[in-house]
Amino acid sequence: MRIDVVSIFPAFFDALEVSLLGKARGAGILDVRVHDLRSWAHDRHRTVDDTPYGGGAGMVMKPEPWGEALDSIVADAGDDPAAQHPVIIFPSPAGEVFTQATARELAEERHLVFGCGRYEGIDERVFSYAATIGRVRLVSLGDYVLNGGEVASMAMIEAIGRLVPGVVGNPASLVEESHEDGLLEYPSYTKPASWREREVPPILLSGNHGAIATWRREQQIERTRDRRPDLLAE
Ligand code: 6GU
Repeated sequence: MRIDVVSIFPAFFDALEVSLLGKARGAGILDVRVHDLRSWAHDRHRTVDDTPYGGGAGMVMKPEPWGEALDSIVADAGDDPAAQHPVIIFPSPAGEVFTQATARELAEERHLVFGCGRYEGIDERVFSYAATIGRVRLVSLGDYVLNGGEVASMAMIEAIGRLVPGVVGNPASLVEESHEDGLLEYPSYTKPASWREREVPPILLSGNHGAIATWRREQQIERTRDRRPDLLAE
């Protein structure tokens, strides 16, 4: 999978070099390229923002550097037909909410582009232009506000990247996770069996795999009812 990221703070993405995703990059499974939006700003100060038409607080990201950035990335995807019409993701608190289902859907794609906005946002015309060269999605992590799309993009890249075949060594570890079956994960324990007067539930030491599976399912349902009743309603 190819992933291009456009940001005025490329250093946020240095952490993609570590851990599982870093390994996948080294192995050529994930081709992640981070671009500085300012490389498509041509004035002396490499300006990427300006005051909003109609007035109001803050600054808006100018459309021209974004247009050039997106054109350049799509052109650079070159002869790979699957990468000709990428999904272009703009992280935004005003977007659809990103879920495990979104991650699964996007993990099937050949080419993703993340456009990280800052300030009060990106000139609205960039989204309609982007829709002429790719499939645009405005995506939010949840109902709170971050300073820009960088941290949100990192979270999404990790959630999507780990679902790409070959990134996580043991694919079985992907299925028994929170949200994969609409429930929260069951509790886990390891040795020692007794620690600071706290015992591992005896059922887990019983060797009865059927009973363990039933207990784990009950735990999943109970936890989901306690912590995330909204998931059960769905
Ligand atoms: Cl995707 N972007 C920003 N700036 N804030 C957010 C968000 C995204 N998701 C939640 N808050």
